[in-house]
Amino acid sequence: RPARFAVRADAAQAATALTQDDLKRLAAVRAVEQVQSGMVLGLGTGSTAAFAVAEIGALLANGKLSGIVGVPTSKRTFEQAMSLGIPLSTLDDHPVIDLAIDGADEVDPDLNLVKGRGGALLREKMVEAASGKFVVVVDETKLVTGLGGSGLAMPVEVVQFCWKYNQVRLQGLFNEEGCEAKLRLNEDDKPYVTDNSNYIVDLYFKTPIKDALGAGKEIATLEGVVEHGLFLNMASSVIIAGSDGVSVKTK
Ligand code: ABF
Repeated sequence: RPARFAVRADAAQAATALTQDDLKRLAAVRAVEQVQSGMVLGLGTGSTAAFAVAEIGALLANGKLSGIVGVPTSKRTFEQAMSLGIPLSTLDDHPVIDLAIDGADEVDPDLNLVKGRGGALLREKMVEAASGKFVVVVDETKLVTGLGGSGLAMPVEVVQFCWKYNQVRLQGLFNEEGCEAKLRLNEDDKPYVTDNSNYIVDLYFKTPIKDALGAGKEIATLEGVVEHGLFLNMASSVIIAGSDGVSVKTK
């Protein structure tokens, strides 16, 4: 008898197991609970942020929200928001944003972030820096003990002009940390071009970045570097969805 119960419990667990997309949606929907009618919203980019944009669109459509103005962080998000009928604007016309909701690639214990693997880091940073509140939405796989520690890319947006020169200089900044700098390519092996007509050099660190603040400052001093994916001291809170439920971390 106990064995049969165990089998049933396993089956029930499997039936209710949440996919990564379910977790992303849970975090996004929780963030949208903070949206109030009349707000100017920063609309993030990426699969998690897309769930938030969809939820905002649904709340507008059923009349639970009104008077929203969205400032999209990418052409993709612009298209999605347009298709949902979300009124849109720009930082030029709405330089002060009440609340931005966006995903992240890495979140450290101090709520510092790596962003931009989706390629939208420049517009994301501009919009989120202009936001009174910046809420990050992630599933638990994005949590790291140190930025750059996931072994995945830390993106740097650079102008196309002499991108190799900047690739070499970027790698040179972090030689001691065993960093490899690679031009981001599309599937056809042509360079990935951002919404701002720039290229991306992805930095791959072997170990977490020792001094992320210092690293960000050094990268920013390179002429021809437009922006980097270290979003430090920017997040107001991070909503994390995991197998144990949704938790909120606030600074
Ligand atoms: C944006 O989308 C980016 O800053 C980040 O690169 C990416 C995260 O994507 P996803 O939510 O699909 O994991 O938030």
